[in-house]
Amino acid sequence: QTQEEWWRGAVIYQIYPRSFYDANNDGIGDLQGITEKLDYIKSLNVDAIWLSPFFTSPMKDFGYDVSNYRDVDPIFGNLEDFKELLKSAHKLDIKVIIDQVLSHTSDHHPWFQESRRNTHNSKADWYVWHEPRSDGTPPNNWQSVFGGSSWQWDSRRQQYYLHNFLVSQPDLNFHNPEVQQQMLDEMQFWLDLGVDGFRLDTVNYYFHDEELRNNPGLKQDIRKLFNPYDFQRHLYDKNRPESIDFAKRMRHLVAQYDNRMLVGEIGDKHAEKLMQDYTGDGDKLHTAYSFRLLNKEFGAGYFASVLAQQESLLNDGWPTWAFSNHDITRVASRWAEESQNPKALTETLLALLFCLRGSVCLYQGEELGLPEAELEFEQLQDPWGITFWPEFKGRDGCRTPMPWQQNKVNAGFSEVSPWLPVAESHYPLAVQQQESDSDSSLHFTRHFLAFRKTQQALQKGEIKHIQAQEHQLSFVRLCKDTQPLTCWFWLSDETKELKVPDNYTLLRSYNCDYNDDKIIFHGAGFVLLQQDD
Ligand code: TEU
Ligand code: CA
Repeated sequence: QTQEEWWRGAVIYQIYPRSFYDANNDGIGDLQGITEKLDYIKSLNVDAIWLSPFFTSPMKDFGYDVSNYRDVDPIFGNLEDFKELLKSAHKLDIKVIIDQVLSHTSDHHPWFQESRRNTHNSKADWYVWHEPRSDGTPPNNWQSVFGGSSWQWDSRRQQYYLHNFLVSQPDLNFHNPEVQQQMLDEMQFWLDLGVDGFRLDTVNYYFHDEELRNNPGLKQDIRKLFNPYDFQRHLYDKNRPESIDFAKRMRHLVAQYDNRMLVGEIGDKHAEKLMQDYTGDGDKLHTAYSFRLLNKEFGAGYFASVLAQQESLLNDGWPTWAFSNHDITRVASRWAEESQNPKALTETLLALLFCLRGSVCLYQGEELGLPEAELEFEQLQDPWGITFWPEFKGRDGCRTPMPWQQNKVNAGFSEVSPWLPVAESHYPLAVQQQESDSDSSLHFTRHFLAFRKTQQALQKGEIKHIQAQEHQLSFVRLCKDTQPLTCWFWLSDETKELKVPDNYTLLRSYNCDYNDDKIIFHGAGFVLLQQDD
């Protein structure tokens, strides 16, 4: 594996710092806590970590509202702690990717404080300001992802400003060249410190439609839609050509350093074309991920159609896949809740994730097979969930603290009451518990990822012959110098018999019996078959 292309096919472990490990016992996870757990992370056989934001922030959106891009929020530690984490990770040959939330800042950011003073200050045009319509209402019908109009009236400046997310997350005006340069400078700060890459938050939201055209097809009663974006053709954050130009500028910047990478988050219903636009031709982002397999839809047929679409549209672009993250119901609950054997299905899905063509994000706790935590309304922290409860319960259920030890208070995450409670259902699934059980999801993950490192086709190969029939999904991974690898998944509780053709060798199997040329599945499971010469 060439150093330059380490990201291609890499497994990236996503850490939500607030909830990983609390080293100083104040109830909130921190950078030192991550450093202390690096040996555990290394033991998973992942290649990199992606840290959700740890920058200075009033934490209205738990760090996705940045008020200083170049410092660590005191809740997480300080810059020295980050350098220590980086050094320790590199010693273990773990790459470090950090989140960059460039599309918007916090309203506490000095740039916004300056910008809102009046219409003629040095930062006056750094955000998206506009006059009201003649009747005083917002400039157009755009909706915030988190609900309500995406325009907020500012009584001081006597204008509206744009916010795609919370009111406290004003949208930066990327059409202003000064803003573009500033954001590149912010990134450079971290490149100079030695980070290996950036996860670019909402990379397709940077540029808005300067004509401020209304969204067509907006449903009348938007108030009940917890994700209005699904119902709009959002003219202002689609694939604007300016975005692609700026992606090139970011690539140009990171290319001045050795072996750095960019992975973009593309939030759009029809993401495949955008993913190609953003990652093709080798002069923009290295890779990008969409929400296509982060939603509720499930089944062999659906998976096959997503994979096939991606294959046909993503020519030379490179996808990254995730089944879970800090915004979405954990996969064990989202897709495996109704299964009679959720553990088998969850582990089968982990194997599927690791067999897809692309890089992979594994969200903290996914290796333990954690289900979504159930929370009461009173316990909620996420403003999105608080707004739309109970139709939408928000994102706290996937953000509760990691369980480390079953028999300790707060499952060993912290000695004091954490910012979100550890789920009751997570105690028996704690790391220490799973370490001592050779049949655990933790060991499954670890072993599969070790095996994956030996399979060039799984890491970098092509994907061909994508097929679905009933509950079975199969495809072939192949690359130049190795034998084609057939990956065959059974995604149902039912028993299933599979006949193996003569010229195949069984490389790996799960939840099945094998005799002669017959494989019998006892429920969800998989086999990996190598074609002989
Ligand atoms: O999430 C982006 C996000 O919420 C959208 O992409 C949305 O899910 C999509 O449009 C659905 O159609 C990122 C972060 O991951 C999240 O935690 C932040 O709250 C958000 O940006 C704002 O910074
Ligand atoms: Ca702490």
